[in-house]
Amino acid sequence: MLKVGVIGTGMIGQDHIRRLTTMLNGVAVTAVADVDTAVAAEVGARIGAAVRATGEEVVADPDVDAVLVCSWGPTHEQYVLAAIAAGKPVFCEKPLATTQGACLRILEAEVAYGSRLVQVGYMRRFDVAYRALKLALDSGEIGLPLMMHCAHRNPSVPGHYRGDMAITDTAVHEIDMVRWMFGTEVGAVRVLVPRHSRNGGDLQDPLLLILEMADGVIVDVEISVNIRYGYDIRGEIVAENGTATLGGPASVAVRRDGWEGIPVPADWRERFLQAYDVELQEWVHAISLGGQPLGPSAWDGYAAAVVSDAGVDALRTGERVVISMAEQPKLYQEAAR
Ligand code: NAD
Ligand code: ISE
Repeated sequence: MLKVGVIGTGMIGQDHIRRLTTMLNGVAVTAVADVDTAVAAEVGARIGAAVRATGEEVVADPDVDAVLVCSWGPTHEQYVLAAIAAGKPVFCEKPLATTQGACLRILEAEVAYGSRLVQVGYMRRFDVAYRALKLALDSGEIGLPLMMHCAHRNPSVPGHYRGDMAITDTAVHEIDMVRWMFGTEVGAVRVLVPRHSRNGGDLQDPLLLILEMADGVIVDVEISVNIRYGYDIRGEIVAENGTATLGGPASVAVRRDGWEGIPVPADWRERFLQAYDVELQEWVHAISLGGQPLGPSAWDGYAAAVVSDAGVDALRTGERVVISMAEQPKLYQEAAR
């Protein structure tokens, strides 16, 4: 039984705790912490886990074999570094950290440790529809990929959500996904700013992100975070001999009264429910078998941070920003998945 400590018991922390305690095999949640001590106490009491005063205490707890970091992005670095220092595997929700510098410090610490301890929560790689899309592409049946059209639509976002987060918090999923999908890095980025949606208040919404992959594939990503009607994730690859389109999550279409409809998920929890289950179950298996995590690595977290920083620059300046990355350490040279 893998004993996991969870730092951050907000929305995704509680959602992951629910799957770890009610869905997945071979795992128990033994300790939790949150700066909101009331919420940590409530969650700890509900699942019978110890409530620790700080994230560092969760990491140090002898009854914790591995750590799940689900606190706000700017706090990820300190907890991931603490877990590496303790030699404990750590699953960190995206983003790995909110600055490139912080990601580099994590890479350095993991390289000094000598083997992989870190996995980052880019769950799309575990989603059945994205995996099918990648299989279709990799089979060669549609030929050489040329372009990809993506949309990332949220019905609304929380009050603390600020302008840059459309790129650093939302489109960062597509940034990771296209690196995995096409097996190559992003070479340059541009951001176009369409007419402003009145649903967005003072937020610049929507945005159109253009990613130029190193092999010439061009990806456009529509980011709409106040689109009201639901959570809608789209992707279509255009290749030389055909296209491959991401299937929706709905397994039912209803026709009635001269109308046909499919349900649209309310939010990311519903759309990626099974992807999160698979992501964490595979992580638990890999760690329990004494192995290293197989999912998105600290290098993937770093690469996504570099591209999203460039996206923020492109948004501010209106310019095309060329990506420049550090040399990839040997530890990460074998593809993650
Ligand atoms: P949230 O605000 O609901 O929860 C975050 C929790 O962290 C809060 O309870 C807060 O009190 C706690 N916290 C903040 N600072 C802390 C600290 N220093 N130590 C301990 N706890 C601290 O936010 P959320 O939506 O659950 O997001 C949390 C993280 O998960 C973010 O990094 C976010 O980007 C990521 N996330 C990922 C996905 C995904 O699809 N993979 C979806 C949602 C959120
Ligand atoms: C949130 O943090 C997520 O990661 C969701 O997957 C994404 O759709 C949303 O836009 C982010 O705010």
